[in-house]
Parts: sequence; C-alpha cells; structure tokens
Amino acid sequence: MPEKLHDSGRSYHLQCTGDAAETARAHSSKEAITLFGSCFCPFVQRVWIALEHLGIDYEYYEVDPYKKPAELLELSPKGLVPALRLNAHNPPKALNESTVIVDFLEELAVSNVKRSSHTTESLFPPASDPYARALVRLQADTIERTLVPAFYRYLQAQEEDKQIEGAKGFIEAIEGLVTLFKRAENEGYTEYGLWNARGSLSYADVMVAPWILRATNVLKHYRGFVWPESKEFQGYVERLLAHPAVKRTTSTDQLYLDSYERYAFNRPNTSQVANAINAGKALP
Ligand SMILES: N[C@@H](CCC(=O)N[C@@H](CS)C(=O)NCC(=O)O)C(=O)O
Repeated sequence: MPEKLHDSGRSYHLQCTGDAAETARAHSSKEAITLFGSCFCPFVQRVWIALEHLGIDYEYYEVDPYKKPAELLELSPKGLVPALRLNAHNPPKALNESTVIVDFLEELAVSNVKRSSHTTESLFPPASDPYARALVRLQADTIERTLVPAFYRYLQAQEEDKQIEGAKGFIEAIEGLVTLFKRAENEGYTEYGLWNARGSLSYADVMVAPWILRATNVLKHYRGFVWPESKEFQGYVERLLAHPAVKRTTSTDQLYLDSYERYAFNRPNTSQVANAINAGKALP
C-alpha cells in the first residue's frame, strides 16, 4: 500500500453518485421487476448493466445489505444484494445471486416477455451454436472462480509480500481470461473476444465489468495497480468502461474509494465476502 495512505474510517455509501444516480432516479417508480441494490456493490452492477443493456423495465431500490432489512431477507436468504422482486406475481416471487439473475434476464429479454424500446441484443451467441455459448460460459466461469476472488485477496492483503502475491494473482487471473477471449477469436468467434467486433456486451463482459472498473479506481488508489502492458487489453478496458450500459450504472470514483477503504485496510467483519477471503473459503 502506498505509504501516505491511512485508514480514515470512511464507510460505504448509501446512495449512487454521477451517472448511476441519474439512472437510479430515472428508475425510481414501480415496475414489474424491482432490483434491490447497493451503489458500491459489483455483483449488483452486473445485474444493473444487464437490465440496461437488455432494455428491460425495472425499478432500482437502494438497500443497505449490512443492515439486512426484512424486505431484503425475504428475497435473499443471506441478505445479500443483488436481489430481484418479481412484482407481477401475487405474492411476489424472488431471485438472488448475480449470475443466476443475469441468466434469467437474458432469457426474459430473448423470450420477449418484457422489453422496453432500448436495445434487444442477447449477451450470448445464438442458441443454434451451443459450442460458442459454452465458450462464453467458460469465460464467465474463470471470472467467477478466479478473477473475482483474486481481486479481493489483492485488495485485502496488508503485508507487502502478500500484496505482491495478490497483484500477481490478479494479473494471472486477467491473463487467464485474455487467453479465453483469444481462444474465442481464434476459433472464429471474434464478437466474443477482446476485440468484440459487434461493439456489444457479452455475458462475460457483464460478469467482469464491475471488477475492471474497480481495478481502475480502487486497486489503483490503494495498491498502485496498473494494467498489464498489452495495448489490446487496455483497448478492451476502455471500450468496456465506455459502453453506455456500463457508464449508466457507474458512480463517481470517490464513491468507490470511500466504500472500499474498509477492504483496503481489511477491517474486521467488513462483509461476508471479506470474511470468506480471510478464512480461505469460497465466496458467498
Ligand atoms: N454471490 C453473490 C454475492 C453478493 C454479495 O456478496 N453482495 C454483497 C455486497 S457487494 C452483500 O450483499 N454483502 C452483505 C454482507 O456481506 O452481509 C452474488 O453473486 O450475487
């Protein structure tokens, strides 16, 4: 950690800022789907990006997942965000787990059940090409099992040697993902690689974008992180973060810096995710 930094005791934010605040305001009235979210949460941002990208109507509802209000616990057994409340059912139905929710939204959009006039692009290759779809799922699998935990191990590492090890682990995880993107490109699926010829978002892009964003502000600030040299990868990062659905769900850098100070100093009981990393267990 750069020496001048010290734990100033800042807490996580409870309201989006910047573009995300505008998007939240524009989605504050009742809809068939309510997203229970928290402004700093990357798992929430996945779902939020998918809703925006797929053009599905929704209400954004901010909650504090550490206070675990009853209305959140009704939807999500561990009181984790994101959670969806499906208001068209009586009583309403619920879904939790970001990966499952994004899958659900993709299927909802594709089956044309509920769609606004936004975009209607699928996050996956067509159903007629199961192999191509599996390649995208492989990318998402490495993000979930390797890249996401590597991000937290790096950010929570306190001693210098642990931070160096953390940086290595995170960079290796990025390289693993790049290898899978290149494999898709080499096998002719250029839309699902680093270059992403269709200029759209894939399932893997949605899965990774929140941590790419937080690497550019949180990891950079607290760990002095810089991207690997590759211009190709840096181009991917730029395109991903400039995508309208990503931008619309992004708060200002300060929100993330404040909200992640507790991780950067590994304060006790920061979150279920932080506890799992400290205990060497799988993330919740
Ligand atoms: N596996 C879950 C993880 C969600 C998660 O960890 N959310 C955090 C906020 S970023 C949370 O709700 N934390 C509350 C807690 O730790 O008690 C998912 O993918 O949705």
